[in-house]
Amino acid sequence: EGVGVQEYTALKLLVKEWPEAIQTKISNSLPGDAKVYFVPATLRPETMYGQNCCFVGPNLTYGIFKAAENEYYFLSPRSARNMAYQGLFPEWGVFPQVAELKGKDVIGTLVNAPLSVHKDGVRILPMETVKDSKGTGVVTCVPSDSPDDYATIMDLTKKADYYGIKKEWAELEILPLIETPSYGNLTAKALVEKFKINGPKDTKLAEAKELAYKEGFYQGKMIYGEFSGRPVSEAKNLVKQKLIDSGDAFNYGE
Ligand code: A2H
Repeated sequence: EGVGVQEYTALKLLVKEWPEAIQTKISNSLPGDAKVYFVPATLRPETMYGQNCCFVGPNLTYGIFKAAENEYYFLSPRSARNMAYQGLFPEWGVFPQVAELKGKDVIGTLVNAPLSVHKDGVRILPMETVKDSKGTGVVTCVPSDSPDDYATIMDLTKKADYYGIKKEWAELEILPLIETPSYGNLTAKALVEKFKINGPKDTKLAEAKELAYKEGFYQGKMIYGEFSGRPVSEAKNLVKQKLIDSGDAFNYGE
C-alpha cells in the first residue's frame, strides 16, 4: 500500500430481518429496538443506486459495535478500532463490542440499501475474496460496474446450493446506471465477458477492475438517478454528499 489515505464512503445498511438461526443470539446481545447497520466501505458512492446485495467474507470474524444510543455497526474489529480514532464513536479510542459473529452466520440477512432501486431490501451474501485488511470487511455489491461483484454474483447464482443461499437472493436485477463509450451501460459485465473471466478468483480480474474504474470515472456518464446526464467525475461527490446529508453514510479513511 502507498502512503496516501484511502477515502471511503461508509454506507449504513439497516437490518430488516436476521436469519432465524441467530435471532436468539441477537436478541440476547442487543436491546429489542436497536438499529443495526451493515457498514460497507466504497470508493464509488455514485453507483449505490445499483446495489443488489451486500457481501461479507464467510470465514472472517466480525463484531457488532455500539456507535450511538440505540445504533450499532456490523463491521470488522480492525475497522471499528480505526473508526474510534476518527471520532466515529462517542468516546475517543473506544469501540464497545456487543457481539461477535462469523460472516457465514449472517448470510441471508435482509438489509435496506440506501438509494438502491431494490426498495424491498437486499441480502447479505458470501464473497470469499473479501479481505479483512481493507475497508470494513463488508462490500456492497454493484454488479453493473464492479467486475469483482459481477463475477461473484454469477458464481453465486450458478452454485447457490453449494453456498447455502437461495438462488433468487443473487438474482435481483442488474441496473444499468453508468454509460461508457467503450463498454456500454453494463461495464463490469462487458469486461468480465471480454476477458473471459471464469470466476471470482480469476487473476484477470485485476486488469478488468483497473479498466472499469478508469473508464467509469473519466469517461462515464450517469444514466440513472437525480444526476442522470452528469459525468461520473462530478456525480461521485454529489451522491456522496447526498448520502451524508441524509444520514445514510459517513467518511471513513485508512
Ligand atoms: B467498490 P481499494 Cl461499483 N475486500 O465499491 C475486497 N474488496 C473490498 C473491500 C475488502 N475488504 N472493501 C472494499 N472493497 C471493494 C463499489 C465499486 C467498487 C464499484 C466498482 C469498483 C470498486 C461496489 N462494490 O472498487 O483496494 C469496494 O468495492 C474497485 C477497486 O481500497 C471498494 O469500492 O482501492 C473497493 O474495493 C476498495 O478498493
